[in-house]
Amino acid sequence: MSMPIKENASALENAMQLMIQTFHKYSGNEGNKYTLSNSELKELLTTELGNYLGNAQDKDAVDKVMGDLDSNNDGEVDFTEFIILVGALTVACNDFFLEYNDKQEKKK
Ligand SMILES: [Ca+2]
Ligand SMILES: [Ca+2]
Repeated sequence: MSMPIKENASALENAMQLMIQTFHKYSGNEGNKYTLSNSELKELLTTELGNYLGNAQDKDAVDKVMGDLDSNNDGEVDFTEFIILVGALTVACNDFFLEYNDKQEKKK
């Protein structure tokens, strides 16, 4: 799937387009083109989120993430379910960043 990228898009708009493109890069590999199967999810997690989710190679870990994300219980992760994972990870990153910042401030 290719999407028209606006040339003057802002960094945040680019990030949003990248999230959409990344999802569809994996969702189109098998079965339903617009949802991630267990193996598509695993590939996305290991390839795109390996630095954040180091243990995603572990099959049980993937099953757990799938179970947590699949809120409508259809055995597939759709884009809405996927964006909740990305959102939660982004919140965790921000918390980490704020904590780190606080520590740096205290050192001064
Ligand atoms: Ca699919
Ligand atoms: Ca689902």
